[in-house]
Amino acid sequence: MRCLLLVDIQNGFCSGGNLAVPNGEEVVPIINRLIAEGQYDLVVASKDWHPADHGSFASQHPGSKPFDTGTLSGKPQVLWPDHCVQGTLDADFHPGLNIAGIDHVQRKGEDRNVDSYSAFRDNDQSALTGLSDYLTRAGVGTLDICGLATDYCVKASALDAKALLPAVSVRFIADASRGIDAAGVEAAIDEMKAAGVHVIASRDVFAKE
Ligand code: VGL
Ligand code: ZN
Repeated sequence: MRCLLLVDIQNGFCSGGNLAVPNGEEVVPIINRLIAEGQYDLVVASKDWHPADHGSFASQHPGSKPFDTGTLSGKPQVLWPDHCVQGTLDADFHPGLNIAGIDHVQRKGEDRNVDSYSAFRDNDQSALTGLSDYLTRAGVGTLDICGLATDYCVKASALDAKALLPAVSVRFIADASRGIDAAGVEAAIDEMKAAGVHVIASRDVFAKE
């Protein structure tokens, strides 16, 4: 059974959002086509879902500004602009996304004391979100991952998929993803490849049919 995991296709990571990824919204039509024509058995979407006082926000660290490196619970942490606050427009899915095509939404980043780039567990690797059990119960054999941002939440989700679901074939759909920083994207792709994640393009999904 094949599953498509859409990472953080939210207003906050698209143009005009609080933590806009350059050209983030360009993935939306590609993803809609994947949903419609990719013959997936299951479509799951993660949502970055922070309380207003989340500790990853620079606003919670007096004297710091967004994109500084600070600390959170004693560990180095990139300090972000306030983004994807629960219940705000910034946290909504991009309005162009085919939301009716999504079977399951996985929220993450709700604990103010730890960030959670991965849709599977927090950055401390202590608390699981429940997504790995959900996918195991569903019998997923192939997991295709794409979305925003390649160098943070997409990479972390792909690496955790390999770590937590060793029997699952994990593929990163490059053209259906965008990153925050070009050098970071290259490094992320190398890291994913080294962990056994296959790097593909959306045309590879369609080509088989
Ligand atoms: C993300 C930084 C902070 C992401 C989320 O979705 O890649 N990046 N929160
Ligand atoms: Zn976040």
